[in-house]
Amino acid sequence: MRKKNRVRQLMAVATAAVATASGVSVMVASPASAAECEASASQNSTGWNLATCDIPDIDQLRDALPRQGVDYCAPVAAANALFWLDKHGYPNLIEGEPQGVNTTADRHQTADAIETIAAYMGTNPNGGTNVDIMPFALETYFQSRGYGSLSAEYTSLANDVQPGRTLSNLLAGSNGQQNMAIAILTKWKDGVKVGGHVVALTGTKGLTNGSSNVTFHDPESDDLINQQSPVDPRTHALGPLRVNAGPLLIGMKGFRDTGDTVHLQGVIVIK
Ligand SMILES: [Ca+2]
Ligand SMILES: [Ca+2]
Repeated sequence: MRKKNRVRQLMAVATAAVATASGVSVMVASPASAAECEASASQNSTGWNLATCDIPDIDQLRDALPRQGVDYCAPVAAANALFWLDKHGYPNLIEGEPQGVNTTADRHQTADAIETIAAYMGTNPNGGTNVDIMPFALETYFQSRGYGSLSAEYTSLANDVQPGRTLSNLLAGSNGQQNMAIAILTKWKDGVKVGGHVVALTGTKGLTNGSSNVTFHDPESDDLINQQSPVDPRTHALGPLRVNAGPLLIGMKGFRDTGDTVHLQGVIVIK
């Protein structure tokens, strides 16, 4: 069974390599499985490999959120990071069981936790979340839970020529554990920004003089509103910089409706 899965993954990777071959020397986007996640915290002058495996991957589309959570990517991405911190030194940060439980009560408890974060962020069920207020909103939330020492800080990658290395420096924690971070993505079509999205970063890997990639949990990867889907990490190589928009996420499609390209605008690091 496991061997078959591995073969399927290798086939998927090979297909992706063909689909994305464009003369750009990069790692291709490859579907990884939670079972194969290996925690890592290595970083040196030649490269880096930062990966945290036990971050949840909460679905934003759920029955217990307003408009079934269609505009709740930001509080859900943050909730993933907060649940991890809750299990690693901040036990009063958030309530509920995000992953692997599918009873109505569990789903609704998780939705309640998401709605609390959304209230701090001013999330509009019809319009999403203003990225600019998210760091302050998160810090206010942390204080409300008794953790005034936790911080949330935005770093722009919009014009960063080495975004992978910047990410590795941001994610590398001081205690041998990776810092939590949520990533702000933008979608572009015909030269115009047409949408935004927020995901929970779980790692980054790259070489100082070569390619780099990011791995994240996408809140919008499943549309079954009555069940929590399994952890489903997505890895995308960082491609060419789009000025004022950040590096291209190679192979990532527009979310919800179609778009041309998706770019990594910046990250909010929580530590
Ligand atoms: Ca997901
Ligand atoms: Ca679901």
